[in-house]
Amino acid sequence: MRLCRFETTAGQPRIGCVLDESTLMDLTAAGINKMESVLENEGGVSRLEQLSRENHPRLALSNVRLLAPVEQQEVWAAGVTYLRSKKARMDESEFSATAYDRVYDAERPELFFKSLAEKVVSTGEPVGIRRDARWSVPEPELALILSSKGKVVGYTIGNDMSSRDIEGENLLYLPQAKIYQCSCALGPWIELGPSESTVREWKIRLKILRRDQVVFAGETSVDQIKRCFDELAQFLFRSQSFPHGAILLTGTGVVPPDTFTLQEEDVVEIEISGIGLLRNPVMTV
Ligand code: DO4
Ligand code: MG
Repeated sequence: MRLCRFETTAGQPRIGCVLDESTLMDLTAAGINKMESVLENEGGVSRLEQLSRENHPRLALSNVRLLAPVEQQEVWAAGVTYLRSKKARMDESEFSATAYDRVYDAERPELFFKSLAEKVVSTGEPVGIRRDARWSVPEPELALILSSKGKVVGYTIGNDMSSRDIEGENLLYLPQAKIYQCSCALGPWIELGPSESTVREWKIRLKILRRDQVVFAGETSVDQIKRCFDELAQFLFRSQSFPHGAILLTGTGVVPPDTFTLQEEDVVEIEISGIGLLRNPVMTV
């Protein structure tokens, strides 16, 4: 089942259930005004299944604007969870190479704060490249939707936009390389329910377009993530509470060549086979 936030004309965000490629069901009349009421409810998926068989208003997806599927959750990210990411980080910085090498094998994962909910951009909205960065890349990542108890209740697509020259210059610059205006995109919706073993069969594909031409394409499989989802979630919830739940990006396994940097007006497309497509144009911020 697919849960989304959307708006028709400017107004209160609404909650919907995506029924197929072109249709969603508006859940307002069913009394659902927040995704949290579904995500925090053990029977959330069965309730949505039941509602989707009832006669609630249906809308064409093409007539609504999808909003980022996040309400009050903090967005966090894991790093160096794929071998490909470890290699990229070690290549980009002699200064930090040992740290990345160690964290890949360490018991404690790298987890960092990524975004406040209100700063996340949705599919269709621009993602940012910093004007003081020379080397900017998208990071296509599976995002875990975690309930306030730390349980994985769903999945969405995330883009952990990053400034690799700033990150590579000094590890202490990581927050500036990772957290800036429009540096986090999530969407298009939340896929509720599948188990980790099903999700590990999914593919993650990244395509970057420049003036309608593909300038980079790459893919990986979710199964390449070194740590299991519960392990990442449990570390995030250690000595930390998230009353509204949290969203955790699980790291990138697709890295464009070191000669590649994003430019303004490029378009980033991230597809995860079990979820859908997150598509964002690029702007300088
Ligand atoms: O410290 C580097 C962050 C790495 C990262 O964001 C990733 O592996 O996805
Ligand atoms: Mg990342």
